[in-house]
Amino acid sequence: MSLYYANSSLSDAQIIVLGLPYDRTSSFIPGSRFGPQYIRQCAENIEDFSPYQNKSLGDLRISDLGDIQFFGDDWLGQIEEEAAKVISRDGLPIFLGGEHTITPSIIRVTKKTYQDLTLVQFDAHCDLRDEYLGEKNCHATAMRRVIDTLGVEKVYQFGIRSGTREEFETGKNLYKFEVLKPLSEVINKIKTPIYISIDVDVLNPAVLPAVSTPEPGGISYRELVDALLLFQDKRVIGADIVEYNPLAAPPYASGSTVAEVLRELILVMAHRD
Ligand SMILES: [Mn+2]
Repeated sequence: MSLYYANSSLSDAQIIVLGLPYDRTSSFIPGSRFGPQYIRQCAENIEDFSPYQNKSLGDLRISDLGDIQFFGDDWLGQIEEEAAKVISRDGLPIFLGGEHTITPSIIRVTKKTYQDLTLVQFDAHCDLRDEYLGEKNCHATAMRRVIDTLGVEKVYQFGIRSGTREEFETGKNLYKFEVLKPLSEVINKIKTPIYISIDVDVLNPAVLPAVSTPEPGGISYRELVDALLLFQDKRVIGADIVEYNPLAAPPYASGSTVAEVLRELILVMAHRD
């Protein structure tokens, strides 16, 4: 199934949604591969009008390309190939995970078009390990691999409340526990173009229990939306929503929350059109 509000061909779209159900290195609860399809299903429960932004998805041209079917061994290479096809279009891409592992591959391709790219990450976890359980490319190393591509100064991390001492010392724009307050303080220093990576475990597990690695603490739904609204007049050229795992907890309330995050993100990104 497609997002019910997807009404546009690929070539005319302002926003292009692509599912990347990569779920290969989950170290705790596997199941994020089912994220994109549950987001689409739960979107059925979500109005196309946002009372937060006073805007409607119905006024936009949105294309939903469905999910990648992975095959062979080089899944990350496949992500780069498919992401490149989307990034070459006029529409702005939003990728639905899957694990956070997808983000470095997307960023490697995105940087070819946007050399001065900055990444803004909302997450409970640093994801700054150089290696985890023998894996260089996994959910726990995702932002370290992004730093390999963009440089440490070009990565901003908010809501972080889990990591090793070394990880906390690695991040140069790393803001613990909170999102809205630190982001409000630095947003005008963040250079554009911006790519936003939303790991939904940034939310409190009481708000969103259906994630692959739940972490106590965390922000409210409203704080996440208010943080996204700060990007309304910024040049956001791509984004992802990752780590929603419908197998980790009752999926529908969580999926509706994620589907609403997607709505707000789409409306924020398409704002400049
Ligand atoms: Mn995380």
